[in-house]
Amino acid sequence: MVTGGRHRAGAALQHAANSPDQAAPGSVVPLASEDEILPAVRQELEAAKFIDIHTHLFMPSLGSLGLWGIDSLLTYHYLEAEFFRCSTVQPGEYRQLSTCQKADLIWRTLFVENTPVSEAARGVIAVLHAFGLATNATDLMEAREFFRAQDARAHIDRVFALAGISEVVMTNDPLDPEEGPLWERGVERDPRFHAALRLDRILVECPDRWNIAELRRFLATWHDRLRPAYMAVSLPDTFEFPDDSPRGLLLAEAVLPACRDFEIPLSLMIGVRRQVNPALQLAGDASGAADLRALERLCVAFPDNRFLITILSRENQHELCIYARKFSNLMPFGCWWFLNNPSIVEEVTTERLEMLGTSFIPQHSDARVLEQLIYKWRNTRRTLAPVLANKYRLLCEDGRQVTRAAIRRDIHRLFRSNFERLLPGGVI
Ligand code: HDL
Ligand code: ZN
Repeated sequence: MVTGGRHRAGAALQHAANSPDQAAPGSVVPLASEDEILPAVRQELEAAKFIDIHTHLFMPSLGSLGLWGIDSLLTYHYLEAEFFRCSTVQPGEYRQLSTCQKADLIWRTLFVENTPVSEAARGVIAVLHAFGLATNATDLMEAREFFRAQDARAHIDRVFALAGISEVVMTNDPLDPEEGPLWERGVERDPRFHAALRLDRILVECPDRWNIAELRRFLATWHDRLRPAYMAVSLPDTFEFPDDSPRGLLLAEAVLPACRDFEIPLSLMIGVRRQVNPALQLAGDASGAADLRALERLCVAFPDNRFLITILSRENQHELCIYARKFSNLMPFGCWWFLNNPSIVEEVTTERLEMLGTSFIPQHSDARVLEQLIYKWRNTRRTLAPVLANKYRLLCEDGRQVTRAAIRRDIHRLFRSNFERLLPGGVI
């Protein structure tokens, strides 16, 4: 008598065979109980290599643009903002210090005189611990010596392995006075670092200095040079579309047609209130709820374009899920910047699973310093495992058992193929 179980296993076997990763033996056996599911989800998340679709990291040939090591980790603008809340040192005085002096000050203030319980501070502890370094030292001597002794390329290999990622997407700004000339001279590419053509200086800072034809030529030149996975721009909470401002016209008449012609997505990162406290420089930005009807109009007006969308305000997240249900050319991604905290990642990812299934990209790191990849992706796995496992538990309760092969396929979709499918030829 063929039992239902064997039939189910057979069907699952066929299904698993179509999954991106050939089903490993034993992976098609349904996981029946809750206490089997969570460990399986954790193990599959741990084993999977993710694509980190938005970072501020740079490939080795871009030299000093790439930040790594303890002094860069500690002078991360997230920690600078937290430092000024705990110190009498004023931003003006702080800016006069060397990077080492800033790092010493932040270490003493946030890590010695106070307990590093914030996400960004705990992240530094996680990085030190990952390399077997002391996490309660009163100074940075050991850490500096360790990072100084690392070979840059081998260190990248090690960090990517520890973070469980196979590749990252950079943020490349042709108009950056330091970065632009390097690309113009020609730089060695590294297959682990994909380019993204960032347009803030044009679309946000000085759109009135460009006309449509000039921008089309500029985009063609830099698409050819960078071969970007996508084009990107961060936009204020006041962003509207359509609007007859220079930015609105350049977006509609130059950027979106170019993305369509090159068959690459446009990443819109909406909701930034730039420099609400200029004295804090990079740490001086804030967040504001946006009117997402702009997204609705963009998706309707440009049905052949693909939009990678991340929104900065927590208040906009549920609405973003609704728009993603209306427009299949809208791909929500990440819990961006001020949202990248477990309490919010859990809430946002839960509502995305409830409304979008696995048709979204849960996270990117936004890493600015190489070793941040380690803690940012560790935190993502730690937060998402119970969120995902709970959906599988509910599925079991409602009548469908889940297999490791299905979990592996879902994680592959969430952290790789949902992004790859947006790219030319469906591969990064
Ligand atoms: O505009 C962006 O890409 C943002 O991510 C900013 O770089 C921001 O300063 C940041 O680092 N967020 O994590
Ligand atoms: Zn960013």
